[in-house]
Amino acid sequence: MHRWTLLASAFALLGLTSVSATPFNPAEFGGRDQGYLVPGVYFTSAADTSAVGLTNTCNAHQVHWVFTDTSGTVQGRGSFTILPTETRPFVLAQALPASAVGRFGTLMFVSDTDGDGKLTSADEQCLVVEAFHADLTRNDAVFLPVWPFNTYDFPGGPGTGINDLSIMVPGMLSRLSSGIEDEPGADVRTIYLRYSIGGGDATRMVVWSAETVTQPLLSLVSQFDGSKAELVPITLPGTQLSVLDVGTLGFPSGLTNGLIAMVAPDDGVGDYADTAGDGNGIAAYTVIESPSLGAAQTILATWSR
Ligand SMILES: [Ca+2]
Ligand SMILES: [Ca+2]
Ligand SMILES: [Ca+2]
Repeated sequence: MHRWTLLASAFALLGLTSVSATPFNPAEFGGRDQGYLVPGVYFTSAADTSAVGLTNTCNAHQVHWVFTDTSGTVQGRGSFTILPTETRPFVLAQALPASAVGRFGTLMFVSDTDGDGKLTSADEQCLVVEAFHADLTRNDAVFLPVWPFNTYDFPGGPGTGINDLSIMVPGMLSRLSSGIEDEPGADVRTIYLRYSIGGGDATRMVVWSAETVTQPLLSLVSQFDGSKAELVPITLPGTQLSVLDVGTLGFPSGLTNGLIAMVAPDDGVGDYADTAGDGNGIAAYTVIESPSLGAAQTILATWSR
């Protein structure tokens, strides 16, 4: 009830039809950091695949990568040398085995600039990363957001990262400070996700959480014209990455185009167990496919307190 009181208060302040909240873009564009997460990537063929561009702003060094699916299982990993000023394409369909076809997952990249096989505070922030999903059959490409991280996001805080990059997995992250954070203790935020499921539209909702969320998250789903708003519990089924087809979430009739206002998972009410006592971090966005427009678009989540 406490959380719903807060959510109701937030909506009372914002007004149901103007839930623009405080626009805040938790993803990163053109920044540099030690590592990057790209959640919600997949491929079905060489002509329908997610792809990443990595640009090196430092000296030549090894970049380690791993792809885990929604259950947290490693479907592929490796490393490559990136040269100074090189922009290197990383195409999922070329990097993963055929057994990973159709699996949504998270790509994780880490720079090892001092070559010790570890991520520590001694590794420079060298990578600039962008991502997209290309569907050559439809002649369409969809922007995919990326989230940077560094040693601050691992248990032990700054200076302590990954002891062995050859076995790294996104599950080692205990927070995501570039995402929507939940601080330890009392701290409640609301995540706003755009959706459209009427008129043949489909919406894919991608939520990555550093901590595994164990409780359904009640959400206020509203129609843009203000005609309807109802509370709907949404379960995040993945260990970290959850990819949901919004059309299957059982929204009441009349909710076809609008906003999902989800109370962010909170350690204070037991939505997750807080690894390392450093709170949580969420990366979230939706991809809306509109056959009537022949296009898909990515919309980043925003949040408010
Ligand atoms: Ca290193
Ligand atoms: Ca944590
Ligand atoms: Ca909290």
